[in-house]
Amino acid sequence: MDDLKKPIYVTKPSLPDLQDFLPYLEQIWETKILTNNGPFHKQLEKELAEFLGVPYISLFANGTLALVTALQVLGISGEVITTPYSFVATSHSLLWNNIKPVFVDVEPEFCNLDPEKIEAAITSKTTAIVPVHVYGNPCSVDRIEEIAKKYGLKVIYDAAHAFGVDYKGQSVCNYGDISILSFHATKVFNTMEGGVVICRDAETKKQIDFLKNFGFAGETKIMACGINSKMNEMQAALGLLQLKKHSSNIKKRRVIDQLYRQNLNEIKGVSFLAKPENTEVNYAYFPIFIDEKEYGISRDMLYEKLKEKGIYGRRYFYPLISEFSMYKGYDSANPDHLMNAKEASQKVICLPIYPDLELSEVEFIIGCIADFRINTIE
Ligand code: T4K
Repeated sequence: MDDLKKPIYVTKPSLPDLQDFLPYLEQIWETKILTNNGPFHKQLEKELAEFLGVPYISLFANGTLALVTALQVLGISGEVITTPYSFVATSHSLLWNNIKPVFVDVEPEFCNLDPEKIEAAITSKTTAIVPVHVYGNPCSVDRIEEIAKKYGLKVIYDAAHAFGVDYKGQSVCNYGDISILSFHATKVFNTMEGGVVICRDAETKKQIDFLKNFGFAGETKIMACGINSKMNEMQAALGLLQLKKHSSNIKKRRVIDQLYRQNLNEIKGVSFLAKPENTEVNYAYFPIFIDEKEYGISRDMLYEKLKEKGIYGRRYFYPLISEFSMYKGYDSANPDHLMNAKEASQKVICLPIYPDLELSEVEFIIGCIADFRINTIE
């Protein structure tokens, strides 16, 4: 097999044509409105709410600050049940709010928080659940809602991966009290950096908008210790253009996803997640899981061998959040209670998937994974 001419990374951000962006920049330069709820910011909030089919959206500088503020606006405190199988920002946002994370294991099918293990972790201090729609696949939202109702808990979804994902005919972000999205460069929809909080009512949006602007509720009044997490006009303008390309990007991702599924299916020791039912997915990631016994070499060895070939997958999510030094002291970080998360974390590699990835490159990646397998057990 020939070597690649250029490396392939886990993702490559999609951008609009530069020519199309210039008129937006000209307007910014002319009006000198750079930030603080300018015209592009207002327009993007409106267009995104329509596009996603959600009631209220507040734009943010990034997904992490969106999550920090979502917890703040709902007054979440004490203990919060969450997943160890996520990007560290999920738990960091709890610590920023002086909240204790309580880790609960994931289910093996989609690596999302296991609803059947939530109740055992609820104490008198529990105020909320923060599940993650990992890789964009919806959590068991109905079951989580049932549990939250029973115990009077809030649900804040970290939907950082789930832009444009619909579940049972509506945005997955319509479930729970609040959802957040990330528009980071590596995400399905990017504004270079960025994010949103999606909430249910106008009053909560108003409070969120105060909190992301230092807590100012008018020129001379502060309602709380807010932070500066506003999205600027350049990012918002980019978002408006990105929205036009989104559907065609998803189509390109779907073709890549299909090619991986059809071919990796044939390779022993390699498995991948099923397509979730009743869901319009966004093909944000393509995680594979390596069974060392069947595949013949370990996940880490495959990861290194792929790199030698110029293929830079990522082990999202290894290590688990609960394994980082700042988290591993919590009782709930005990790995004996997080067996499914641990197993997924030790087996996973996210393969490259992005709209500009050529199908010949996908075939090359598949070919390498097939070639590296060692026939030790037949
Ligand atoms: N919750 C969840 C569940 C999340 O996954 C995240 C973020 C958040 C919350 C927080 O949202 P933000 O505050 O980030 O909006 C990346 C991202 O930095 C992070 O946004 C993301 N999750 C996480 C899963 O992945 P890295 O350190 O793996 O990214 P990096 O820089 O190594 O990029 C991966 C590859 O992408 C590079 O090898 C090349 C390519 N790339 C990357 C960037 C940044 C480009 O081609 N261009 C670029 O500009 O964390």
